[in-house]
Amino acid sequence: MEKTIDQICADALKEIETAKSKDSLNAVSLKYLSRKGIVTQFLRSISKLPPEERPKAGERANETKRLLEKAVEDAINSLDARSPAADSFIDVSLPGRSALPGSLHPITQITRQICDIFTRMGFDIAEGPEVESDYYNFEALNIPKYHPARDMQDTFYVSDNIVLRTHTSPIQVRVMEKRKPPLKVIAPGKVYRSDSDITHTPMFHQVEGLMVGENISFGNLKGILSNFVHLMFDEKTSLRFRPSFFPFTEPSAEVDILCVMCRGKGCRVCSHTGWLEVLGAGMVHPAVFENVGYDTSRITGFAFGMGVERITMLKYGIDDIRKFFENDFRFLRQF
Ligand code: 2NM
Repeated sequence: MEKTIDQICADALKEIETAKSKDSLNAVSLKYLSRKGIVTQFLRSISKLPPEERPKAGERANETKRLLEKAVEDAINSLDARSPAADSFIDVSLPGRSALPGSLHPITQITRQICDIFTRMGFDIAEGPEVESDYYNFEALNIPKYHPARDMQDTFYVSDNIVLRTHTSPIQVRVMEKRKPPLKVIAPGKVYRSDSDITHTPMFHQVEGLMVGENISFGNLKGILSNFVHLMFDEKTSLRFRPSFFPFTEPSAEVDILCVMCRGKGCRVCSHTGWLEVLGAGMVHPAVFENVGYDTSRITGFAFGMGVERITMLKYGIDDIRKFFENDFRFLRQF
């Protein structure tokens, strides 16, 4: 026997004591206590001793084996107990983590700018439900049954008579039902259309306006809208009214502004026309006034509508509407 069991035990305990990780403790355990380990080999060799020495040696070897097993186990447990404390060490010299201040979405910012301009011209702001009845979204606005705008392909139907509003005009109808003329109201909000490509998203934002009273003329409409365009863009941005058609206005017009990119020279943004279509407008159709109980012999009014995404894209030179809905911080943090 080259080494006594007491020497083996002392060596093993020293190695356990100096082991700094679970891996090195497992290695010590393997070296001494596994099937081919030093202590196990020692136990096997006992059969070669003279018979009278065997019981004592066997007892000592088994004692050592139990002692070493316990020592390895204790060492592993104390490593486990120490490590969470090491993880939670607080380095008070580290600089603090700053929180992002956050900002309003560009669509929210421009919606507010539009509302501010009209508020200064005496308009009230009204809101309404995004889930609307067929009556408020279509019928009251003189959009007949079987009109293409009512098509399943353009409108999100919730049920037979319930839709996601396709414009904010139903807000104006609700206001007219509640209030008597004269009134000046703008209606901002989300609207929904079953459309999705580079220039259309299934949800977008509108601001619509309405002015009703005695002697309200197309001239008043032109005055209000040119004032709006000059405040939203600049004084040099001229307007152009083209005849158009909407079921809820007569006459109706499409309103163009001088291209904000090329100032009328012609460029990609204005399809080389020098003009950009930004608004729809017209004199409210008498059928709409009848539906809300206004006296059409005394009362006239104008209405208009615009897409907030379109205005925002022109103001900031954004070329793809989908950027507003991707929530990419690299885009949003610029505003
Ligand atoms: C537009 C264009 C023209 C409009 C009409 C009404 C209401 F309720 F008074 F009839 N609100 N908004 C209107 C008129 C909206 O958007 C392109």
